[in-house]
Amino acid sequence: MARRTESRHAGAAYGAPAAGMDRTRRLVIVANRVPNPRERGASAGGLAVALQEAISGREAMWFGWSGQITETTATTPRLTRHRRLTYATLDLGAEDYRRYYQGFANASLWPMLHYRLGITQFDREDYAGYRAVNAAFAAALAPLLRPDDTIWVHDFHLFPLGGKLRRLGGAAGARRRIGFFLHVPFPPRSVFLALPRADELLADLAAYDVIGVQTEEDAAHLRDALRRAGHAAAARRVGAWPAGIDAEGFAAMAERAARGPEAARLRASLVGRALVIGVDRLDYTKGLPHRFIGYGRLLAGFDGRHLGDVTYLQFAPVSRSEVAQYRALRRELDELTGRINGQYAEFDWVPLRYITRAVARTTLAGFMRIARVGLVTPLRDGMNLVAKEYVAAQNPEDPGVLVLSQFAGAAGDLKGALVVNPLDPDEIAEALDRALSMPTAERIARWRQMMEAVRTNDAAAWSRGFLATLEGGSASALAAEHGGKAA
Ligand code: ADQ
Repeated sequence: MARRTESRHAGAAYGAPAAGMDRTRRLVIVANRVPNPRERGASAGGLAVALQEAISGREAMWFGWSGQITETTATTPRLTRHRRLTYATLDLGAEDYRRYYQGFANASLWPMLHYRLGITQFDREDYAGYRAVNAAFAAALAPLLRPDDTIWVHDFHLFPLGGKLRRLGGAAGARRRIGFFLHVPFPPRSVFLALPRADELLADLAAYDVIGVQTEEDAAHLRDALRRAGHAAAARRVGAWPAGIDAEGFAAMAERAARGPEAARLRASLVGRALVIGVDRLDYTKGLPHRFIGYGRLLAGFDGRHLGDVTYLQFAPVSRSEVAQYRALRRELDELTGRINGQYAEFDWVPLRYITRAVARTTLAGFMRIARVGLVTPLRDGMNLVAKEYVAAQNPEDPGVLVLSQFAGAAGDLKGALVVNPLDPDEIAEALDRALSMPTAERIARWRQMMEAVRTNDAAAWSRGFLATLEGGSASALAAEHGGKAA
Protein backbone atom coordinates (compact mmCIF):
# COMPACT_ATOMS: atom_id res chain seq x y z
CA MET A 1 0.00 0.00 0.00
CA ALA A 2 2.78 2.41 0.93
CA ARG A 3 4.60 1.89 -2.33
CA ARG A 4 1.53 2.41 -4.49
CA THR A 5 0.62 5.62 -2.66
CA GLU A 6 4.15 6.90 -2.93
CA SER A 7 4.46 6.76 -6.70
CA ARG A 8 0.94 7.95 -7.47
CA HIS A 9 1.19 10.81 -5.10
CA ALA A 10 4.74 11.83 -5.94
CA GLY A 11 3.83 11.93 -9.62
CA ALA A 12 0.65 13.93 -9.06
CA ALA A 13 2.22 16.43 -6.72
CA TYR A 14 5.52 17.17 -8.32
CA GLY A 15 5.24 16.10 -11.96
CA ALA A 16 8.40 14.03 -11.49
CA PRO A 17 8.96 10.52 -10.16
CA ALA A 18 10.35 10.26 -6.65
CA ALA A 19 14.10 9.80 -6.86
CA GLY A 20 14.25 8.12 -3.44
CA MET A 21 15.70 9.12 -0.11
CA ASP A 22 18.68 11.41 -0.19
CA ARG A 23 20.93 10.31 2.66
CA THR A 24 23.44 13.09 1.95
CA ARG A 25 21.01 15.67 3.32
CA ARG A 26 20.72 16.01 7.06
CA LEU A 27 17.39 14.79 8.44
CA VAL A 28 15.81 17.02 11.07
CA ILE A 29 13.05 15.33 13.05
CA VAL A 30 10.76 17.60 15.03
CA ALA A 31 8.38 16.04 17.54
CA ASN A 32 6.77 17.11 20.79
CA ARG A 33 8.99 14.72 22.72
CA VAL A 34 12.62 13.85 22.17
CA PRO A 35 13.73 10.46 23.46
CA ASN A 36 16.28 10.45 26.23
CA PRO A 37 19.66 9.68 24.56
CA ARG A 38 20.49 7.34 27.46
CA GLU A 39 17.31 5.33 26.84
CA ARG A 40 17.91 4.40 23.23
CA GLY A 41 17.02 0.87 22.23
CA ALA A 42 15.04 -1.39 24.52
CA SER A 43 12.95 1.15 26.38
CA ALA A 44 12.38 3.68 23.58
CA GLY A 45 8.73 4.45 22.72
CA GLY A 46 6.79 3.83 19.49
CA LEU A 47 7.95 6.91 17.55
CA ALA A 48 11.58 6.47 18.54
CA VAL A 49 11.54 2.85 17.46
CA ALA A 50 9.84 3.65 14.16
CA LEU A 51 12.35 6.39 13.37
CA GLN A 52 15.52 4.39 14.08
CA GLU A 53 15.69 3.23 10.48
CA ALA A 54 15.20 6.75 9.08
CA ILE A 55 18.05 8.07 11.21
CA SER A 56 20.57 5.32 10.69
CA GLY A 57 23.27 5.87 8.11
CA ARG A 58 22.83 9.63 7.83
CA GLU A 59 23.37 12.76 9.82
CA ALA A 60 20.31 13.69 11.83
CA MET A 61 18.98 16.07 14.43
CA TRP A 62 16.00 15.43 16.71
CA PHE A 63 14.37 18.60 18.02
CA GLY A 64 11.58 18.99 20.60
CA TRP A 65 10.54 19.29 24.21
CA SER A 66 12.93 17.86 26.81
CA GLY A 67 10.11 16.61 29.03
CA GLN A 68 11.23 19.12 31.70
CA ILE A 69 8.97 21.89 33.01
CA THR A 70 10.59 25.14 34.15
CA GLU A 71 9.40 28.65 34.93
CA THR A 72 9.45 29.92 31.34
CA THR A 73 9.97 28.20 28.00
CA ALA A 74 13.63 28.12 26.99
CA THR A 75 14.73 30.01 23.89
CA THR A 76 18.02 28.19 23.27
CA PRO A 77 17.98 24.45 22.84
CA ARG A 78 20.24 22.14 24.79
CA LEU A 79 22.37 20.12 22.38
CA THR A 80 23.57 16.56 23.03
CA ARG A 81 25.46 14.61 20.41
CA HIS A 82 25.31 10.84 20.04
CA ARG A 83 27.38 9.70 17.06
CA ARG A 84 25.73 11.23 13.96
CA LEU A 85 22.57 12.21 15.83
CA THR A 86 22.20 15.53 17.64
CA TYR A 87 19.44 15.93 20.22
CA ALA A 88 18.21 19.51 20.55
CA THR A 89 15.76 20.00 23.41
CA LEU A 90 13.84 22.85 24.98
CA ASP A 91 12.34 22.97 28.47
CA LEU A 92 8.72 24.16 28.56
CA GLY A 93 7.46 26.88 30.90
CA ALA A 94 4.71 25.77 33.31
CA GLU A 95 2.07 28.00 31.73
CA ASP A 96 3.01 26.87 28.19
CA TYR A 97 2.92 23.26 29.32
CA ARG A 98 -0.59 23.75 30.71
CA ARG A 99 -1.99 25.60 27.67
CA TYR A 100 -0.14 24.00 24.76
CA TYR A 101 0.26 20.42 25.96
CA GLN A 102 -2.44 19.65 28.51
CA GLY A 103 -4.85 22.17 27.03
CA PHE A 104 -5.06 22.46 23.29
CA ALA A 105 -3.07 19.33 22.31
CA ASN A 106 -4.52 16.87 24.84
CA ALA A 107 -7.95 18.28 25.73
CA SER A 108 -8.93 19.72 22.31
CA LEU A 109 -7.05 18.05 19.45
CA TRP A 110 -6.60 14.54 20.87
CA PRO A 111 -10.31 13.85 21.54
CA MET A 112 -11.49 15.59 18.34
CA LEU A 113 -9.04 13.69 16.12
CA HIS A 114 -10.30 10.47 17.76
CA TYR A 115 -13.92 11.40 16.90
CA ARG A 116 -14.83 12.30 20.51
CA LEU A 117 -16.59 15.64 20.12
CA GLY A 118 -18.56 15.14 23.35
CA ILE A 119 -15.42 15.55 25.46
CA THR A 120 -13.59 17.99 23.18
CA GLN A 121 -12.87 21.26 24.99
CA PHE A 122 -11.88 24.60 23.58
CA ASP A 123 -10.27 27.57 25.30
CA ARG A 124 -8.95 30.56 23.36
CA GLU A 125 -6.03 31.03 25.72
CA ASP A 126 -5.02 27.38 25.34
CA TYR A 127 -5.14 27.83 21.58
CA ALA A 128 -3.01 31.00 21.81
CA GLY A 129 -0.56 29.06 23.99
CA TYR A 130 -0.43 26.27 21.40
CA ARG A 131 0.44 28.71 18.63
CA ALA A 132 2.95 30.51 20.88
CA VAL A 133 4.81 27.29 21.68
CA ASN A 134 4.90 26.37 17.99
CA ALA A 135 6.33 29.83 17.27
CA ALA A 136 8.89 29.39 20.07
CA PHE A 137 9.92 25.99 18.69
CA ALA A 138 10.32 27.48 15.20
CA ALA A 139 12.36 30.42 16.50
CA ALA A 140 14.67 28.11 18.48
CA LEU A 141 15.05 25.65 15.61
CA ALA A 142 15.61 28.12 12.75
CA PRO A 143 19.18 29.14 13.69
CA LEU A 144 20.21 25.46 13.81
CA LEU A 145 19.03 24.73 10.26
CA ARG A 146 21.16 24.38 7.15
CA PRO A 147 19.78 25.26 3.70
CA ASP A 148 19.56 21.69 2.41
CA ASP A 149 18.15 20.02 5.54
CA THR A 150 15.14 17.76 5.16
CA ILE A 151 12.67 18.57 7.94
CA TRP A 152 10.14 16.00 9.14
CA VAL A 153 7.57 17.28 11.65
CA HIS A 154 5.52 14.80 13.68
CA ASP A 155 2.00 14.81 14.97
CA PHE A 156 -0.84 17.06 16.06
CA HIS A 157 1.14 19.01 18.64
CA LEU A 158 2.95 20.75 15.82
CA PHE A 159 0.48 21.54 13.00
CA PRO A 160 1.61 25.23 12.80
CA LEU A 161 5.35 24.59 12.95
CA GLY A 162 6.07 24.18 9.22
CA GLY A 163 4.42 27.45 8.23
CA LYS A 164 6.18 29.29 11.04
CA LEU A 165 9.55 27.90 9.95
CA ARG A 166 8.94 28.95 6.34
CA ARG A 167 8.09 32.50 7.34
CA LEU A 168 11.22 32.76 9.47
CA GLY A 169 13.47 31.41 6.75
CA GLY A 170 12.78 33.93 3.94
CA ALA A 171 13.56 32.60 0.45
CA ALA A 172 15.55 29.70 1.91
CA GLY A 173 12.60 28.84 4.13
CA ALA A 174 10.22 28.75 1.20
CA ARG A 175 12.50 26.33 -0.68
CA ARG A 176 13.17 24.00 2.21
CA ARG A 177 11.53 20.57 2.19
CA ILE A 178 9.28 20.21 5.18
CA GLY A 179 7.12 17.13 5.63
CA PHE A 180 4.48 16.36 8.23
CA PHE A 181 3.18 13.04 9.55
CA LEU A 182 -0.01 12.66 11.58
CA HIS A 183 0.20 9.57 13.82
CA VAL A 184 -3.42 9.73 14.98
CA PRO A 185 -6.56 9.49 12.81
CA PHE A 186 -7.83 12.35 10.67
CA PRO A 187 -11.63 12.35 11.09
CA PRO A 188 -14.27 13.27 8.50
CA ARG A 189 -14.29 16.98 7.64
CA SER A 190 -17.51 17.68 9.55
CA VAL A 191 -15.94 16.36 12.76
CA PHE A 192 -12.70 18.28 12.21
CA LEU A 193 -14.55 21.53 11.53
CA ALA A 194 -16.42 21.29 14.83
CA LEU A 195 -13.24 22.48 16.56
CA PRO A 196 -13.02 26.28 16.64
CA ARG A 197 -10.11 27.56 14.49
CA ALA A 198 -10.03 24.34 12.48
CA ASP A 199 -9.68 26.42 9.30
CA GLU A 200 -6.40 27.85 10.63
CA LEU A 201 -5.11 24.36 11.31
CA LEU A 202 -5.89 23.34 7.74
CA ALA A 203 -3.98 26.37 6.48
CA ASP A 204 -1.09 25.25 8.73
CA LEU A 205 -1.08 21.84 7.09
CA ALA A 206 -1.09 23.41 3.63
CA ALA A 207 2.40 24.81 4.33
CA TYR A 208 3.96 21.31 4.18
CA ASP A 209 5.43 19.70 1.06
CA VAL A 210 4.17 16.24 1.97
CA ILE A 211 1.43 15.46 4.49
CA GLY A 212 1.41 11.85 5.65
CA VAL A 213 -1.34 9.96 7.46
CA GLN A 214 -1.73 6.32 8.48
CA THR A 215 -4.52 5.01 6.24
CA GLU A 216 -6.30 5.71 2.95
CA GLU A 217 -9.42 6.53 4.96
CA ASP A 218 -7.55 9.26 6.87
CA ALA A 219 -6.06 10.52 3.59
CA ALA A 220 -9.51 10.79 1.98
CA HIS A 221 -10.83 12.75 4.98
CA LEU A 222 -7.87 15.12 4.98
CA ARG A 223 -7.94 15.71 1.22
CA ASP A 224 -11.64 16.51 1.41
CA ALA A 225 -11.12 18.98 4.28
CA LEU A 226 -8.18 20.69 2.54
CA ARG A 227 -9.86 20.89 -0.85
CA ARG A 228 -13.06 22.37 0.47
CA ALA A 229 -11.09 24.92 2.51
CA GLY A 230 -9.44 26.15 -0.70
CA HIS A 231 -6.16 24.22 -0.39
CA ALA A 232 -6.48 22.05 -3.51
CA ALA A 233 -2.71 21.90 -4.15
CA ALA A 234 -2.05 20.77 -0.57
CA ALA A 235 -4.73 18.09 -0.93
CA ARG A 236 -2.62 16.59 -3.73
CA ARG A 237 0.35 16.36 -1.37
CA VAL A 238 -1.47 14.04 1.06
CA GLY A 239 -0.48 10.37 1.15
CA ALA A 240 -0.95 7.30 3.38
CA TRP A 241 2.03 5.47 4.89
CA PRO A 242 1.07 2.93 7.58
CA ALA A 243 3.47 3.08 10.55
CA GLY A 244 5.18 -0.18 11.42
CA ILE A 245 7.66 -1.89 13.72
CA ASP A 246 10.99 -3.63 13.27
CA ALA A 247 9.30 -7.01 12.77
CA GLU A 248 12.40 -9.23 12.82
CA GLY A 249 13.95 -7.34 15.72
CA PHE A 250 10.79 -7.62 17.82
CA ALA A 251 10.37 -11.31 16.96
CA ALA A 252 13.93 -12.06 18.06
CA MET A 253 13.48 -10.06 21.25
CA ALA A 254 10.25 -11.95 22.07
CA GLU A 255 11.86 -15.32 21.48
CA ARG A 256 14.78 -14.46 23.75
CA ALA A 257 12.60 -12.92 26.45
CA ALA A 258 10.22 -15.90 26.47
CA ARG A 259 13.19 -17.99 27.65
CA GLY A 260 14.05 -15.51 30.43
CA PRO A 261 13.25 -15.51 34.16
CA GLU A 262 10.25 -13.14 34.04
CA ALA A 263 8.51 -15.24 31.39
CA ALA A 264 9.19 -18.32 33.51
CA ARG A 265 7.58 -16.63 36.52
CA LEU A 266 4.55 -15.63 34.48
CA ARG A 267 4.17 -19.14 33.07
CA ALA A 268 4.45 -20.71 36.52
CA SER A 269 1.78 -18.35 37.84
CA LEU A 270 -0.65 -19.38 35.09
CA VAL A 271 -0.53 -23.06 36.04
CA GLY A 272 -1.60 -24.08 32.56
CA ARG A 273 -4.34 -21.49 32.05
CA ALA A 274 -4.58 -19.63 28.73
CA LEU A 275 -3.32 -16.04 28.88
CA VAL A 276 -5.07 -13.06 27.27
CA ILE A 277 -2.87 -9.96 27.11
CA GLY A 278 -3.66 -6.26 26.68
CA VAL A 279 -1.01 -3.53 26.45
CA ASP A 280 -2.08 0.10 26.22
CA ARG A 281 -1.54 3.51 27.67
CA LEU A 282 -4.38 4.28 30.09
CA ASP A 283 -6.34 6.36 27.58
CA TYR A 284 -10.05 6.70 26.84
CA THR A 285 -9.44 6.02 23.14
CA LYS A 286 -8.26 2.48 23.92
CA GLY A 287 -11.72 1.11 24.80
CA LEU A 288 -10.59 -0.41 28.11
CA PRO A 289 -13.92 -0.34 29.99
CA HIS A 290 -15.75 -2.05 27.10
CA ARG A 291 -12.92 -4.57 26.95
CA PHE A 292 -13.12 -5.36 30.69
CA ILE A 293 -16.90 -5.73 30.43
CA GLY A 294 -16.44 -8.00 27.40
CA TYR A 295 -14.06 -10.18 29.38
CA GLY A 296 -16.59 -10.29 32.23
CA ARG A 297 -19.21 -11.54 29.75
CA LEU A 298 -16.80 -14.24 28.57
CA LEU A 299 -16.62 -15.49 32.15
CA ALA A 300 -20.35 -15.11 32.78
CA GLY A 301 -21.52 -16.83 29.58
CA PHE A 302 -20.56 -19.76 27.36
CA ASP A 303 -21.91 -22.30 29.88
CA GLY A 304 -19.24 -21.24 32.34
CA ARG A 305 -16.55 -23.09 30.40
CA HIS A 306 -14.00 -20.29 30.72
CA LEU A 307 -14.35 -19.98 34.49
CA GLY A 308 -11.05 -20.88 36.05
CA ASP A 309 -9.54 -21.54 32.62
CA VAL A 310 -8.22 -18.19 31.49
CA THR A 311 -6.25 -15.25 32.88
CA TYR A 312 -6.35 -11.76 31.43
CA LEU A 313 -3.28 -9.58 32.02
CA GLN A 314 -3.75 -5.90 31.21
CA PHE A 315 -0.93 -3.36 31.30
CA ALA A 316 -2.17 0.23 31.27
CA PRO A 317 0.41 2.73 32.48
CA VAL A 318 -1.16 5.94 33.71
CA SER A 319 -0.75 8.88 31.32
CA ARG A 320 -1.90 12.52 31.26
CA SER A 321 -3.21 12.16 34.80
CA GLU A 322 -3.66 15.95 35.10
CA VAL A 323 -6.55 15.78 32.58
CA ALA A 324 -9.91 15.09 34.26
CA GLN A 325 -11.10 12.41 31.80
CA TYR A 326 -8.02 10.33 32.49
CA ARG A 327 -8.60 10.40 36.24
CA ALA A 328 -12.24 9.40 35.72
CA LEU A 329 -11.20 6.53 33.45
CA ARG A 330 -8.79 5.27 36.07
CA ARG A 331 -11.52 5.21 38.70
CA GLU A 332 -13.84 3.37 36.33
CA LEU A 333 -11.24 0.71 35.57
CA ASP A 334 -10.33 0.29 39.24
CA GLU A 335 -14.00 -0.34 39.95
CA LEU A 336 -14.53 -2.73 37.03
CA THR A 337 -11.45 -4.73 37.98
CA GLY A 338 -12.68 -5.01 41.55
CA ARG A 339 -16.13 -6.06 40.43
CA ILE A 340 -14.95 -8.71 37.96
CA ASN A 341 -12.43 -10.19 40.36
CA GLY A 342 -14.85 -9.99 43.29
CA GLN A 343 -17.50 -11.80 41.31
CA TYR A 344 -15.50 -14.54 39.60
CA ALA A 345 -12.20 -15.10 41.41
CA GLU A 346 -11.46 -18.31 43.28
CA PHE A 347 -9.10 -18.50 46.21
CA ASP A 348 -6.42 -19.76 43.79
CA TRP A 349 -7.40 -17.84 40.61
CA VAL A 350 -7.55 -14.11 39.83
CA PRO A 351 -9.25 -13.71 36.44
CA LEU A 352 -8.06 -10.15 35.73
CA ARG A 353 -4.56 -8.90 36.54
CA TYR A 354 -4.43 -5.16 35.98
CA ILE A 355 -1.15 -3.22 36.18
CA THR A 356 -0.95 0.57 35.81
CA ARG A 357 2.83 0.75 35.48
CA ALA A 358 4.98 0.72 32.33
CA VAL A 359 7.05 -2.41 31.69
CA ALA A 360 10.29 -2.91 29.80
CA ARG A 361 9.81 -3.62 26.10
CA THR A 362 11.68 -6.92 26.29
CA THR A 363 9.49 -8.14 29.15
CA LEU A 364 6.38 -7.18 27.18
CA ALA A 365 7.64 -8.98 24.09
CA GLY A 366 8.18 -12.20 26.05
CA PHE A 367 4.74 -11.97 27.69
CA MET A 368 3.10 -11.38 24.30
CA ARG A 369 4.66 -14.60 23.04
CA ILE A 370 3.24 -16.55 25.97
CA ALA A 371 -0.26 -15.12 25.48
CA ARG A 372 -2.81 -17.23 23.60
CA VAL A 373 -4.77 -14.06 22.73
CA GLY A 374 -3.74 -10.45 22.08
CA LEU A 375 -6.66 -8.16 22.90
CA VAL A 376 -6.44 -4.80 21.10
CA THR A 377 -9.76 -2.98 21.02
CA PRO A 378 -9.34 0.80 20.72
CA LEU A 379 -12.46 2.83 19.94
CA ARG A 380 -10.28 4.67 17.41
CA ASP A 381 -6.54 4.46 16.77
CA GLY A 382 -4.24 5.89 14.11
CA MET A 383 -2.45 2.56 13.60
CA ASN A 384 -1.79 0.71 16.89
CA LEU A 385 1.68 -0.76 17.01
CA VAL A 386 0.81 -3.10 19.88
CA ALA A 387 -1.26 -5.18 17.43
CA LYS A 388 1.78 -5.52 15.16
CA GLU A 389 4.08 -6.28 18.09
CA TYR A 390 1.75 -9.06 19.28
CA VAL A 391 1.86 -10.66 15.83
CA ALA A 392 5.65 -10.37 15.55
CA ALA A 393 6.10 -11.89 19.03
CA GLN A 394 4.35 -15.19 18.22
CA ASN A 395 5.87 -18.63 17.91
CA PRO A 396 5.32 -19.55 14.21
CA GLU A 397 4.51 -23.16 15.13
CA ASP A 398 2.01 -22.32 17.84
CA PRO A 399 0.88 -18.71 17.36
CA GLY A 400 -1.76 -16.90 19.38
CA VAL A 401 -4.82 -15.12 18.03
CA LEU A 402 -5.20 -11.35 17.65
CA VAL A 403 -8.59 -9.86 18.56
CA LEU A 404 -8.57 -6.44 16.92
CA SER A 405 -10.85 -3.42 16.74
CA GLN A 406 -12.20 -2.56 13.32
CA PHE A 407 -11.37 1.08 14.18
CA ALA A 408 -7.61 0.64 14.56
CA GLY A 409 -5.62 1.64 11.48
CA ALA A 410 -3.88 -1.75 11.83
CA ALA A 411 -7.13 -3.52 10.88
CA GLY A 412 -6.49 -2.46 7.28
CA ASP A 413 -3.40 -4.71 7.16
CA LEU A 414 -4.09 -7.48 9.64
CA LYS A 415 -6.81 -9.44 7.88
CA GLY A 416 -6.02 -12.58 9.84
CA ALA A 417 -7.22 -11.02 13.10
CA LEU A 418 -10.64 -11.63 14.64
CA VAL A 419 -12.03 -8.16 13.95
CA VAL A 420 -14.57 -6.75 16.41
CA ASN A 421 -16.61 -3.65 17.01
CA PRO A 422 -15.04 -2.46 20.29
CA LEU A 423 -18.28 -0.86 21.47
CA ASP A 424 -19.98 -4.25 21.70
CA PRO A 425 -18.80 -6.19 24.79
CA ASP A 426 -20.71 -9.29 23.64
CA GLU A 427 -18.83 -9.29 20.35
CA ILE A 428 -15.57 -9.05 22.30
CA ALA A 429 -16.66 -11.99 24.47
CA GLU A 430 -17.57 -14.07 21.39
CA ALA A 431 -14.25 -13.31 19.71
CA LEU A 432 -12.39 -14.29 22.89
CA ASP A 433 -14.34 -17.54 23.08
CA ARG A 434 -13.54 -18.29 19.45
CA ALA A 435 -9.86 -17.37 19.88
CA LEU A 436 -9.46 -19.56 22.95
CA SER A 437 -10.78 -22.62 21.14
CA MET A 438 -9.27 -22.03 17.68
CA PRO A 439 -7.47 -25.07 16.19
CA THR A 440 -3.72 -24.81 15.56
CA ALA A 441 -4.02 -24.98 11.76
CA GLU A 442 -6.36 -21.98 11.65
CA ARG A 443 -4.18 -20.04 14.07
CA ILE A 444 -1.14 -20.67 11.88
CA ALA A 445 -2.92 -19.66 8.66
CA ARG A 446 -4.21 -16.44 10.20
CA TRP A 447 -0.87 -15.61 11.78
CA ARG A 448 1.04 -16.13 8.51
CA GLN A 449 -1.12 -13.59 6.71
CA MET A 450 -0.63 -11.08 9.49
CA MET A 451 3.12 -11.63 9.86
CA GLU A 452 3.55 -11.08 6.12
CA ALA A 453 1.76 -7.72 6.46
CA VAL A 454 3.77 -6.73 9.56
CA ARG A 455 7.00 -7.51 7.65
CA THR A 456 5.94 -5.67 4.47
CA ASN A 457 4.66 -2.53 6.19
CA ASP A 458 7.46 -2.32 8.72
CA ALA A 459 9.14 0.73 10.22
CA ALA A 460 11.69 0.91 7.42
CA ALA A 461 9.02 0.85 4.68
CA TRP A 462 7.12 3.58 6.50
CA SER A 463 9.98 6.05 6.89
CA ARG A 464 11.54 5.20 3.51
CA GLY A 465 8.23 5.64 1.70
CA PHE A 466 7.55 8.99 3.30
CA LEU A 467 11.08 10.35 2.91
CA ALA A 468 11.42 9.16 -0.69
CA THR A 469 8.41 11.29 -1.55
CA LEU A 470 9.58 14.26 0.49
CA GLU A 471 13.14 14.14 -0.85
CA GLY A 472 12.35 12.91 -4.34
CA GLY A 473 10.37 15.90 -5.66
CA SER A 474 12.36 18.49 -7.60
CA ALA A 475 13.06 21.83 -5.91
CA SER A 476 11.47 23.88 -8.67
CA ALA A 477 8.28 21.84 -8.50
CA LEU A 478 8.16 22.37 -4.74
CA ALA A 479 8.70 26.08 -5.20
CA ALA A 480 5.83 26.21 -7.70
CA GLU A 481 3.67 24.39 -5.17
CA HIS A 482 4.33 27.19 -2.70
CA GLY A 483 3.23 29.95 -5.03
CA GLY A 484 6.61 30.43 -6.72
CA LYS A 485 8.13 32.03 -3.66
CA ALA A 486 11.46 30.25 -4.06
CA ALA A 487 14.18 32.17 -5.87
P1 ADQ B 1 0.44 5.50 20.70
O1 ADQ B 1 -0.91 6.07 20.98
O2 ADQ B 1 1.46 5.68 21.76
O3 ADQ B 1 1.03 6.05 19.33
P2 ADQ B 1 0.81 2.60 19.87
O4 ADQ B 1 0.89 2.58 18.41
O5 ADQ B 1 -0.01 1.51 20.43
O6 ADQ B 1 0.16 3.91 20.47
O7 ADQ B 1 2.29 2.51 20.42
C1 ADQ B 1 2.55 2.41 21.77
C2 ADQ B 1 3.96 1.89 22.04
O8 ADQ B 1 4.20 1.95 23.44
C3 ADQ B 1 4.13 0.43 21.63
O9 ADQ B 1 5.41 0.23 21.13
C4 ADQ B 1 3.91 -0.33 22.95
O10 ADQ B 1 4.61 -1.55 23.05
C5 ADQ B 1 4.42 0.65 23.97
N1 ADQ B 1 3.64 0.47 25.21
C6 ADQ B 1 2.31 0.56 25.35
N2 ADQ B 1 1.95 0.25 26.62
C7 ADQ B 1 3.07 -0.04 27.27
C8 ADQ B 1 3.37 -0.48 28.60
N3 ADQ B 1 2.41 -0.72 29.48
N4 ADQ B 1 4.65 -0.66 28.91
C9 ADQ B 1 5.62 -0.48 28.01
N5 ADQ B 1 5.41 -0.11 26.76
C10 ADQ B 1 4.15 0.10 26.38
C11 ADQ B 1 0.62 6.93 18.25
C12 ADQ B 1 -0.77 6.66 17.67
C13 ADQ B 1 -0.88 5.22 17.20
C14 ADQ B 1 0.24 4.91 16.20
C15 ADQ B 1 1.59 5.33 16.74
C16 ADQ B 1 2.71 5.19 15.69
O11 ADQ B 1 -1.78 6.94 18.65
O12 ADQ B 1 -2.15 4.96 16.60
O13 ADQ B 1 0.25 3.52 15.90
O14 ADQ B 1 1.57 6.67 17.19
O15 ADQ B 1 2.43 5.92 14.54
